[in-house]
Amino acid sequence: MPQKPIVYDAPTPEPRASNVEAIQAEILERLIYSVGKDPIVARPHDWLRATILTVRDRIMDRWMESSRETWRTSNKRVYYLSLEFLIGRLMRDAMSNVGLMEPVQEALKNLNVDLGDLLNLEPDAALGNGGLGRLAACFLESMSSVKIPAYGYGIRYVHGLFRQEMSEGWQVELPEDWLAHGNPWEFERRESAYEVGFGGHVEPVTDPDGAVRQEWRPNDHLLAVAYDTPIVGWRGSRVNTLRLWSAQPIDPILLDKFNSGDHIGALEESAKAEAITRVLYPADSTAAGQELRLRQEFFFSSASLQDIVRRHLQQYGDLGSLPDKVAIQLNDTHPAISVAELMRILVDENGMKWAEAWKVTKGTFGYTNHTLLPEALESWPVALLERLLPRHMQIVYQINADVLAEARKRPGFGEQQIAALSLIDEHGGRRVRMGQLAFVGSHSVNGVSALHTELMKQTVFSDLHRLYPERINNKTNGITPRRWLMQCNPGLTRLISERIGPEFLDDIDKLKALAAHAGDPGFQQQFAGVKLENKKRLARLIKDRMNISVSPDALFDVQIKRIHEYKRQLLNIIHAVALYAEIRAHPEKDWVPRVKIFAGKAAPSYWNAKLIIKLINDVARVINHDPAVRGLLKVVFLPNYNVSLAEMIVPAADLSEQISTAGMEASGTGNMKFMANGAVTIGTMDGANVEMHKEVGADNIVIFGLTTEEVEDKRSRSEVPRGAIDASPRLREALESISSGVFSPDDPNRYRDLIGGLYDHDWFMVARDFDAYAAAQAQVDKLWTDPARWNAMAIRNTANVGFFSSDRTIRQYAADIWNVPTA
Ligand code: T68
Repeated sequence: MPQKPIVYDAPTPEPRASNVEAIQAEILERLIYSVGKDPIVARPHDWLRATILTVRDRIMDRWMESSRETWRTSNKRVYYLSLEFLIGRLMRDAMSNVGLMEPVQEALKNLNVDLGDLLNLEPDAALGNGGLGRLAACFLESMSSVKIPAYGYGIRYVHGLFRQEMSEGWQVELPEDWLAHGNPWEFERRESAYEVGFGGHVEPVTDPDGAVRQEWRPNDHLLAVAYDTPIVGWRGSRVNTLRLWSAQPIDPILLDKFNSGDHIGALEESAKAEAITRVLYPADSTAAGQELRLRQEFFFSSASLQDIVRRHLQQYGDLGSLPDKVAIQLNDTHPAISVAELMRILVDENGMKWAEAWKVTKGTFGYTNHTLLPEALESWPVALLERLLPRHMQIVYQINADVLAEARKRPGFGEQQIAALSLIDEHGGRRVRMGQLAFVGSHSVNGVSALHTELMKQTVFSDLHRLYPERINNKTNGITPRRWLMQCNPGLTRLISERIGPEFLDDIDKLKALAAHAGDPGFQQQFAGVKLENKKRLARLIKDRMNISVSPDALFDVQIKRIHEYKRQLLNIIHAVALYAEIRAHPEKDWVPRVKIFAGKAAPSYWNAKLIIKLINDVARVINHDPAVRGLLKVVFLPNYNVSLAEMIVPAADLSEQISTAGMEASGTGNMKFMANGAVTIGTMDGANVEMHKEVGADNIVIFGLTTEEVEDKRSRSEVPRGAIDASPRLREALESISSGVFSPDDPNRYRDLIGGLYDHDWFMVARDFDAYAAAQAQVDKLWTDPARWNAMAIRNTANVGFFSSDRTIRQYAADIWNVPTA
């Protein structure tokens, strides 16, 4: 029976008035009574806080109504577990989604405050590394927009992703401090605190009925305290909750230690607990592998599951119905320990039989894989798990025994296949493979693009796929068109509304109607006019931050994303070097003016990625200062890439660089943001580029390079790249100039090994794709010199972006995995 019935008939909160006068009065009231500042001396941050509180008030009624509705209707809830949420700034998103932009702007103007200034002051919440974290943020917004009762669960890191500065062209990492001025969006929920244990031992306990169960007796305990942030959907349709956990000690201070004079020791426990949620691990595409990371993973998994189970029991009273009322999506393997933790809660704490618990667990979880890179596949040493989570280790062994027994009964599973699907990797030190654990513990395992999903079946999960052929499915990624079109590009949004009407705001597929205007010279000019304004704005930013002048009439060629060898920023910068040589050799030719814009962070311990940043800056310095180039080519590396910077750059791009080695980028989502904003893509047949090519049509995208199969073939034959380099004088010359120190006279050998790698093995096919890339870039130049053709392509990109809305993605998750209805 439900433990405590919820009363639904209490009066719902009255919505606050949203006219200019009411908002203006409330901002002032908030400033005085909540921020405690006299308007005469209030500083920008005070106004920001007062404004956010005023906006937040206008979401509260919908937030409470959303939650009440779920209790009232007994609808199924979706929980998105993710160690990362790259949400960026929230104020414009929230205001725009509830239609408050104009009244708030007006109210602030009357108070002599500029809304734009306040928007830029809001810290960019960077609780994530890259695509995986940003996807989680887009999904939260879409789940609210399509009216799914959903919660995001994650960690409230005190320090998000590091701030990137440049020191003589090298990346320097500085701590990020998004909470420095407090966080007016969040509500601390001291009442929603759970104990999370670590270490200790397992004890068999005999119940009064004679049954024996295992009981975990941890020896370390800490508290997980919830912080809630409202996530409002388009037109305020629904407000869901992002619940982030903060680790706190159970005893804030050990008084007996303090009283005996050990003042530091008295705080040790507290520091140890708080360390768990202090910083975000800054590596993407590699597994962190450290004990603190495993502690983070278990900490937030355990707190989230306790919260989910508590809520479910309160409403439904039994756990057998969990899969009918709860869907939990695991964002990569980072929360995969949840599979063992839910089993422990069901079996050890609630006395459920193992077989039933396993059914309930599988029925509840879904797992999303985001990478096939071997170095990113998480596994933990058995010894570490035994020490930190002894009961979970036993549970993993039991699950493994069951799965292997099942496989052994099937034809075609010899010892080799059994070893491949085992949860325990026996090669060189025993380790638990989290991908395998997530796979067997879920009823659905999905990839993030069609190509990636196929490769999952053929590679990492081939044996598990044979054992459970129904389980793997595809859910191609998407982006929220609110943030990535309407908010970041109001000029384009207005233009589209004027031309095809505002219906696309509510149904993004309506953008298709734009295609009919792609050839209209008048519309082309307007479209290009909006782009030009966005480019001027970016040019100003580049001038302000970098003191580099770029012409808004040049082709803005943009590659912004994490720096990684597989993403091939190196290919792009080598192309810049080759282009530079050609411009110098043939100054008389009719060169298309280009600005190559880069931005992105490198994992602090990823040497080659940091060296590539240095190379981009070295090349930029030489090219930008060479009068022989006459400004025809500029190279810019914008430091500290984050969501807010992306919102400035994306609307200003002409060309979107999506040039990963085929088979290595699971999906990409930046590609979709550029497409929405009318950039043309130059890309390989990788990740979601393949589907973009299909949606936009071959004539409106520039595809080049080796295919996945060709890459695989060259790698398997250990073919040396020498041939490709010998056959391409342009490439050879560019490589020689880099490795001989033309761009690094202060340290001529700086790039010798980096470039040497291309001669040696060229794992990422930079040399072997170079000529195809350069030819594709020449084709881009040709298209650019025909503005009618270019603009038509750009318009068709925007027109066909509908498929890449995260609303579509979320509807597919809802229908195929979660079994919940959507609006
Ligand atoms: C990205 N993965 C994929 N990982 O690279 C990208 N990894 O193709 C895809 O579009 C995106 O996920 C969304 O599906 C990541 O961003 C990480 O950030 C990460 C973080 C920690 C550990 C490993």
